[in-house]
Amino acid sequence: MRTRAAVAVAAGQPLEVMEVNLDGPKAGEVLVEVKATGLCHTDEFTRSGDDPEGIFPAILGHEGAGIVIEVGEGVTSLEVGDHVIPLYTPECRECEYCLNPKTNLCQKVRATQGQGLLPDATTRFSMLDGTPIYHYMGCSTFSNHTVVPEIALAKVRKDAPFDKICYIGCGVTTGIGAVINTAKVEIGSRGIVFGLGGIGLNVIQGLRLAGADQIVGVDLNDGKIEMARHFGMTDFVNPSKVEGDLVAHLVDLTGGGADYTFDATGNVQVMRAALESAHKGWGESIIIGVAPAGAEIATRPFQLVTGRVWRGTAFGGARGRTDVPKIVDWYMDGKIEIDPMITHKLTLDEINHGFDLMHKGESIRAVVEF
Ligand code: NAD
Ligand code: AHE
Ligand code: ZN
Ligand code: ZN
Repeated sequence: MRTRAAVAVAAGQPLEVMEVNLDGPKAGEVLVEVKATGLCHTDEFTRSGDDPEGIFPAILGHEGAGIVIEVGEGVTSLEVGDHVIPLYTPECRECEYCLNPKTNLCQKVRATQGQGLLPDATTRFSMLDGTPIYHYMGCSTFSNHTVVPEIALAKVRKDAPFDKICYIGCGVTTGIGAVINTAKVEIGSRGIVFGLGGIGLNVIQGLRLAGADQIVGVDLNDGKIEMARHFGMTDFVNPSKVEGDLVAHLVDLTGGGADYTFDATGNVQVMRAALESAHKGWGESIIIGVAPAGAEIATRPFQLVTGRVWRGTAFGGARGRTDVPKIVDWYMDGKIEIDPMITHKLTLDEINHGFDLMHKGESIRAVVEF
């Protein structure tokens, strides 16, 4: 079939919206009509050329929601008409990782996914002249139609709006999951969140859900204050306005350091500040942000010797086929909020404007509706 997609033709170039060829689903695969997709900073990270796994031409996008149009041979858990959210962290329920309760990082298709291919090591997308186009994070939601492995699709209820629940495909789950699954924050905790964008605001929302007493937000952009307060931030710090050392200021503000800190910027200097503003003896710092190729984190080992813990999280530690339908229910039941964070709605032709808004710090989530 033919479909319309925004193609990342080369690193650092704007996406090009074009008609592309899409082959049908093979065994264990599913054809999905994408109804809506969010723009996450990770898409921009790969588009820009910062991603060591970046491969071009590719169809980016990993925060989508849509409808099953066709199932390949052997697919048993989904049928035509089902509503689904593609998962860049699949859940096969049988690999060594899925069987270990300590991780959500299913490895069943990770090798081919990282090469921009489906599990049989081929791509379903091509340009009209036959040039192959790579998949991205196993999702490629910047296309009106996409083919995804069955194990990388969460089946969700049919009354949930696509233009909101697409965000559960990454940002909402990552932020809330970092608090609940990875940090396992206790009632009464103090938390610091670095970066109040599409991920950090969901960390804030997660901290409030977990019953944190103090929720400090840190961002260079004062324009994020109002939204962060709406989601539960109790204190705001703009590092550019702090006189003296940022870490000392945060340690003082949190009465000796926070129980939990979160980096949602992808900046390795910020990651260091996040670790060092965690409480001596027990503070845990969770890295969510994705750093550019070549970037490395550093701190004095003494920071860890004296009891701070440095951890990371992918997709908020969520097991997508199990957890994502529950998070959709939380949204539909009013336990969590999504709507105010969808600040811009775009057409596919306007997708590059969405990245401009992200760069200018004007959007939280821009969502493309097909
Ligand atoms: P975003 O652009 O919406 O938000 C980033 C925020 O960080 C902005 O508000 C910006 O002003 C702020 N910021 C930038 N530099 C800062 C600094 N030095 N100090 C304080 N604040 C600063 O991006 P996003 O979509 O929220 O993504 C955030 C990060 O999380 C990205 O690195 C993204 O790739 C990563 N991410 C990781 C996962 C995961 O599973 N680990 C999932 C999604 C996104
Ligand atoms: N390809 C990059 C790393 C990118 C990365 O860390 N991706 C996160 C999800 S970000 C979603 O917005 C992730 O899940 N990583 C686990 C994995 O297996 O990819 C690099 O540095 O090579
Ligand atoms: Zn993402
Ligand atoms: Zn698995």
